[in-house]
Amino acid sequence: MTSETSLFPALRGTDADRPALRFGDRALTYAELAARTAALAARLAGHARVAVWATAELETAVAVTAVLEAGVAAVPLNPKSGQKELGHILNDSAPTLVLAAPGAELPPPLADLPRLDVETDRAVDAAATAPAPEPRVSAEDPALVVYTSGTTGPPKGAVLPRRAITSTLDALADAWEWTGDDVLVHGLPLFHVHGLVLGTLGPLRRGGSVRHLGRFSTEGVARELTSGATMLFGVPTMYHRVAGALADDPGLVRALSGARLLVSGSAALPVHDHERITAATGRRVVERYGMTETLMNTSVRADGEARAGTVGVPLPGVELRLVEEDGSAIPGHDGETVGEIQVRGPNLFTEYLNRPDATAAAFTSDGWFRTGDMAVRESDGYVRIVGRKATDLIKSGGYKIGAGEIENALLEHPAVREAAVTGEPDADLGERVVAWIVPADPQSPPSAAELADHVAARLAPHKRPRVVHWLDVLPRNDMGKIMKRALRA
Ligand code: MCA
Ligand code: AMP
Repeated sequence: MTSETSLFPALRGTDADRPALRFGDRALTYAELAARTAALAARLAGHARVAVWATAELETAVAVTAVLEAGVAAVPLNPKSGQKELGHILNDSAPTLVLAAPGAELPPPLADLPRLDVETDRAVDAAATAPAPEPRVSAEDPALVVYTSGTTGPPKGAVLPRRAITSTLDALADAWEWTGDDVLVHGLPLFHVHGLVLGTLGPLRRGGSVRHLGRFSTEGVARELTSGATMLFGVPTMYHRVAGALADDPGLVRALSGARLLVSGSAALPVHDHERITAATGRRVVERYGMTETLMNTSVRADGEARAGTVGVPLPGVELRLVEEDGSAIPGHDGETVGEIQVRGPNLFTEYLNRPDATAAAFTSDGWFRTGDMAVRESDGYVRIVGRKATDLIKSGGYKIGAGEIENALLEHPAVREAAVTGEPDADLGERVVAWIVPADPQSPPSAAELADHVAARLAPHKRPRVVHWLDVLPRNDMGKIMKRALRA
């Protein structure tokens, strides 16, 4: 076992009064966070994998930090997960404990698990509490299991080792000149890579701080960026809302103008939104490109040119190539030949939990991960994403959603005979989920709201169809396969 040190050197640093976390009016310094996490980590001995009820609250940040300090793996759970999705994740990941904020009400499938309350409000004598002992772990040991949707079937658990987290965060520090002096603001959910790894573990690894808005708002962004925050992270939907608010909000213009770095990711930021933000504030939004399985692959560098429509260059340590349909790598950077992005590097996950078939299919025989994203490379190496291979994946609000899992959920509704799901462009969300339904009884089709509630309750609210079309029959080819192109037409 190669021994590895803490992911968070600042927990054992000398600058104990530095602010670490702030959620609303609740905050912890590094000394307070070290004391909290030491107490929790001590209670995690003997566990291999634990669940975290990942509300957008201080407790989630403390819980995940403590789990990593203990050398254990965390499975962050979307607190809005519906029954079916939560049941699947718990069955698949088999956590032996759940960490949650005191008083948080956990739904039935979690009630059977032992629970550890994450106490953050009771006073501790931080000065008198030693930090947790350095975790005895290897860099290859799992740190997080993050569930991510595929085109069909239930979400898969991407197992992220500790070295994926350290390598991605340190590569971003290099690209963004990200230091302990930075104060990050965001309102991202804490059960996905963007808000959890980049937005929470990132500042803590740098010894800087994060202010979480609880819920994204342009007012919150303006307030924090004018009171000490230096960086903003968001998905394109958030920047779209910022861009829309700038015209009537001089305070927001001032706030963005003064930020050190504005970073967008999880989906493409439309050029129009880039342009509106730059026109109003003089600032360019930097895009980075990542995936749950790979963490971050490319970014525009802080000292590089932020060119709208591109995601910059490969991060230090990341190998990236574009590959033709026949598997051959595209030589050179001609700015026009489209190929699939494949990546290799220490930032990659190790496997999909309990899914050796899916893991094997995700890699080429020589160890490159197939992202499914299609791109070209400009002459200076900048990557421009132009689409993705799978039409059955929908990116809505920065969330990846598989058409198949929604179709399966819809088919479980008694009033639905047949169902197909597609994505269509949406100015705010990037794409929105559209359901095409053949009702069991044409005289009384289920309402759009009923189907949305059904999907929200079984899977998650962000997976609910935003538009429903009712049809007499779904267009199918000779093989009986639904022709989604014909639906969209
Ligand atoms: C609405 N709601 C419902 C229903 N309808 N709840 C139950 N049943 C219903 N029928 C609730 C929702 O839960 C939500 O609550 C509120 O009403 C509004 O819903 P919605 O319209 O979906 O939310 P929104 O305001 O449109 O959200 C936009 C958003 C959100 C804030 C941008 O999409 C978001 O947070 N996106 C971030 C996704 C992300 O982090 N992705 C990164 C993946 P409430 O508001 O309380 O929730 S990682 C990744 O992609 C890679 C690694 C990368 O590169 O980063
Ligand atoms: P997820 O599986 O939720 O981690 O989503 C990963 C996917 O988000 C990638 O495969 C891309 O399709 C997309 N993505 C992430 N960042 C960007 C970006 N800056 N531009 C375009 N697409 C992105």
